[in-house]
Amino acid sequence: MTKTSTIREYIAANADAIETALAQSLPVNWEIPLALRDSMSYSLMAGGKRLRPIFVLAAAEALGGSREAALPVACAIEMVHTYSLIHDDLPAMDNDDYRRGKLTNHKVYGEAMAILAGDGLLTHAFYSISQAHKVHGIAADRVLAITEELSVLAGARGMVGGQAADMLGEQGITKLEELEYIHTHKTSDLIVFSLRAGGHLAGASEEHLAALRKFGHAIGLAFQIQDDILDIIGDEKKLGKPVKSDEKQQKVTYPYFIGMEASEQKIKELTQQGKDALLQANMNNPERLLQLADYLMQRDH
Ligand code: GRG
Repeated sequence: MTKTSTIREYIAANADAIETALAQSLPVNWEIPLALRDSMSYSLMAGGKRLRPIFVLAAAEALGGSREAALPVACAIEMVHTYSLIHDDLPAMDNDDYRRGKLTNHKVYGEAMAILAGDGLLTHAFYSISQAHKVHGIAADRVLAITEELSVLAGARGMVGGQAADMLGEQGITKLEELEYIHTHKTSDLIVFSLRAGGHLAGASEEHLAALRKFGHAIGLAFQIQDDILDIIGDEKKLGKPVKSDEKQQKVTYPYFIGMEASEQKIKELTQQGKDALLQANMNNPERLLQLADYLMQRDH
């Protein structure tokens, strides 16, 4: 990909490479019950923006890491993200019928198989990460750091904790800090993971890793506030899921707390904060990360 391609072209080309790698990620010679294989790949290959894996590739690129070696880690975060969507859509959670423009996993395969597909994807993510060492020769200590961070940021102290706080707090949230806790863990943590994983793959310094954390935290929050706004004013066709779901579930969101205009302003401030953190860290090639931050601020799906 040339350095002069637009950010849209960059996203499209990387999403294609990720799709190809994802399609090959579950070895064909593994003996897996067909319904489970189908159910896992139904959601994994259902589209989606592939933003988190693109962040892995862009962060590795910012610091001179190998793109080939980054691909299995990029696939891993998409597997974790997809499992979280499958489980979030279940009747016991949000009870949604559509995701990524298609019927939700449990609507097609039933609840039990949807739970197992999520379990299978989550577990397979750790296998995929191990391949960065086994196939691509990334040093074992770097792969261990990536594994540890995924366990923390996707687990009880990360995304799962954010989801639990969201469920426990539904309607009862009275402070913006409580909402920020939920957004930080439910949404930003996987973005922080993706960026730092790209950094670890490239052998990033502590200073660079800290900058990637700040950048990810800020743009992750901005991304979630935009998600809340799109749930109010977005186009269902573009989003691939029904809008107004927060209102129906009486969920407390940023626009609910501070209004639309202030939410839009907050997105701009957070994006700038994230970009500043990155610029201060003097990376070799941060352009794509900076462009991605701006692109996300304007997204409509
Ligand atoms: C069930 C453990 C567990 C966690 C669920 C993912 C999630 C946590 C909940 C889904 C609802 C939600 C609004 C989550 C916040 C993160 C978010 C905005 C997810 C959607 O990500 P996109 O827009 O989706 O990147 P695509 O489909 O493009 O990948």
